[in-house]
Amino acid sequence: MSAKTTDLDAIVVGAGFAGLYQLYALRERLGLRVRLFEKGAGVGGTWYWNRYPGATSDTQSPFYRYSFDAELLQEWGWSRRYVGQADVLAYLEEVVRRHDLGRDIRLGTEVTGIVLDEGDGTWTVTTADGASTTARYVVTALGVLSTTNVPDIPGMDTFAGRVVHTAEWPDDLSIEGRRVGVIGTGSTGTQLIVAAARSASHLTVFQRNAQYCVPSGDGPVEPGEVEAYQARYDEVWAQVRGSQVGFGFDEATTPASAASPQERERVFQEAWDRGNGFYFMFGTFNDLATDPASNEAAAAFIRRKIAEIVDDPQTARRLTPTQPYAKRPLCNQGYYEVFNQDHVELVSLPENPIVEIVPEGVRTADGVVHELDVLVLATGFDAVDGSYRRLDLVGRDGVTVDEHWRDAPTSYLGVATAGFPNLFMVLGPNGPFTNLVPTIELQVDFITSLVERAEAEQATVETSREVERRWSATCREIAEATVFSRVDSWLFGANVPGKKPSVLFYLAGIAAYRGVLADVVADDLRGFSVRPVPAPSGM
Ligand code: FAD
Ligand code: NA7
Repeated sequence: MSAKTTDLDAIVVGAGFAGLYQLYALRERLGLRVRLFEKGAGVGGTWYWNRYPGATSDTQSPFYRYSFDAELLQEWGWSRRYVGQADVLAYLEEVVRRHDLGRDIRLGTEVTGIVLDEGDGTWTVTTADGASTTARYVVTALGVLSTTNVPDIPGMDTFAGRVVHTAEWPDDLSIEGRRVGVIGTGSTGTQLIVAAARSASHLTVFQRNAQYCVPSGDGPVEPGEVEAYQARYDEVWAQVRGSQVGFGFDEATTPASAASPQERERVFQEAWDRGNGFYFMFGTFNDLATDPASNEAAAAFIRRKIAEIVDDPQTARRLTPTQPYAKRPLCNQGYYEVFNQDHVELVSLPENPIVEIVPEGVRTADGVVHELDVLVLATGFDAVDGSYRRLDLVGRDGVTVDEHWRDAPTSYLGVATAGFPNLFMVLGPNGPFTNLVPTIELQVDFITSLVERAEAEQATVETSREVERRWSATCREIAEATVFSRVDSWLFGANVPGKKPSVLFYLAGIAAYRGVLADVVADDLRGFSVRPVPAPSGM
């Protein structure tokens, strides 16, 4: 605690799953005076912004929610296997309502600067309206996928129709009966494509790299299914936290490398029929993410499915990935089937690149103008560090986070970075890559315990460059042992032109991460220094 009086005890930035729970924890458990700033006009984070048709979770419904509110777990049910955007948003709004979080949230308030006063260890947070607020602690909960990646295509501003990024979908935009173009076939693109094929009059899909996509198994829940989960939620969360990816299924314990071809086929087919991308990758065999030959066996299975499903051999060929199966695993009900419909057209960009956008639509290298009313950019995000680099976030010696992360974005445990005392991140760089809500809860609980310690000792809690370097090296070693590092994707910052690729996640999973946190706590916050807050200058 600083001897200097600050406007608030703590400031939280971002009103998604992470920021809302962090506000709750600091206020209700530590009794601090907290304010949360959110640039959006509503709470919900990802689920406030991503309103494109088909937007849904790929974590199954029982596991895409908080565990901290036992009553809400009993009261808030679900009707389908996956929660849609509107469902998650309504859920988070309910969390805000029942815990009266709204009184400490300032919506429509973008944080532009977070600057350390090294003299007394306090932080000054500046917002786009020009106001400044001081606090002893700042928790940034900016989201890993909250800054959009918008491609720079010549002529974009000449388009006579509407161009929209999926994460900025306007409420008044309907694609019903319209000619729609979609650039991008990641998780977002494939969801949008399946939904748009149902309502657009014509759909043109511009695909750069083909993707592996398995069925999701979405559909209405069986009678009694929700109640069955609610009756054993303690057990459910224990399983999630004791697993690798935290998606609520039992992860495989045997390798594909030890299975016969017939056995692999049987297991892959069962997973295909059951649905879910993470299940296909982590529930079938335990070596698809680490053994290239096993990964290829799974990839070959999906490639055979594409050939079976897609009628036109040219289209099937274009939809068939050639890279390893090593991006965030996608799932979607009926994705490849969409391309059998007459009003859906696939443009393979490596064969026929986009040349420019013209008023009528998109012109490709073959000279064809693909006429469109709406062009959707499903081109993803400047993930993880993107939102940090846009801030004037200044720590010790006037060093900005952008400078500190010049070589690569780094952290200790995904929650702290050297030179930024009493500033903590939820889902900062090199945090776990899992079903994210359980990881968010773990990190928020851990950060809250750091703040509690700082309060008790009137101290600052800070990590060092050396500790940060070692954690990054650990994350790198783990990543290099996986097939994920062999393919360019947002997991490695390799999706944004000009961004330097690096390891952005801790890929050892949620159980291992919990173990590390427990060791750090047991060893008197190993890796953090807890020092008395400097006295304010002039005292
Ligand atoms: P966010 O929800 O991204 O919230 C961050 C908030 O910070 C945003 O509201 C943003 O406006 C605000 N913010 C950022 N910068 C500033 C600033 N400078 N000033 C003020 N406010 C700021 N994860 C899963 O585990 N399972 C899924 O099924 C899943 N599905 C997804 C589907 C989509 C379409 C997308 C985009 C992501 C999905 N994710 C999924 C990831 C998802 O982002 C996380 O699960 C979770 O919602 C992240 O919560 P968060 O609070 O950390 O971040
Ligand atoms: P992703 O997974 O980064 O996918 C973006 C897609 O957009 C992907 O197919 C990219 O092709 C494509 N892309 C990006 N830039 C371009 C340009 N310039 N031209 C053509 N195509 C382009 O983002 P998502 O939003 O789908 O998913 C992110 C996460 O959000 C997801 O994992 C879920 O957690 C939710 P590429 O494959 O790079 O060739």
